[in-house]
Amino acid sequence: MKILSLIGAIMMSFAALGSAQAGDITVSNAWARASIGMGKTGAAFMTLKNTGKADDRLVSASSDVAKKVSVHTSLMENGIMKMRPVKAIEVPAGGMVMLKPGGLHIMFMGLKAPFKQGESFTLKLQFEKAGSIDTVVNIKAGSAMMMDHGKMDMKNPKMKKMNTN
Ligand SMILES: [Cu+2]
Repeated sequence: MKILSLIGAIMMSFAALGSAQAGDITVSNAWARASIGMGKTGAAFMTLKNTGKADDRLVSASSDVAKKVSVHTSLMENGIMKMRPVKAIEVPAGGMVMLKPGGLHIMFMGLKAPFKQGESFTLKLQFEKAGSIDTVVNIKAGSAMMMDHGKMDMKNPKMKKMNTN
């Protein structure tokens, strides 16, 4: 009985760390910024690690929290931070990829409810070889700077409105 409860405690602590695994892929430190006001978009960041001997790719993402979930990258173009959808994120054999503000991220459009600090949600990541991984995304305090999404050019009037909040 004691051993069982210890295993339970260990499993819970893994869940708290937001680490999830399938095949050779481990997803860790998944987090998203809390929404500003009634912003309908959000972004999630995480670390993808491939401990296997074959390259893998993150090909899609899905979640109940938004109408549309896609894989994005950010890039500077003429001094303006822009975002572009990417078809896949390569996770090389024995390598690691970090999704972080100002770079690769999981984009949420049409949030059903704003991301609230301290809450979490489940994100399903689909890998070409490892299959699907459900990871817990922890929502952290929003940054006032919003470097990656504050200046983005999405030609979406709702986004501009969000920036004035
Ligand atoms: Cu984006």
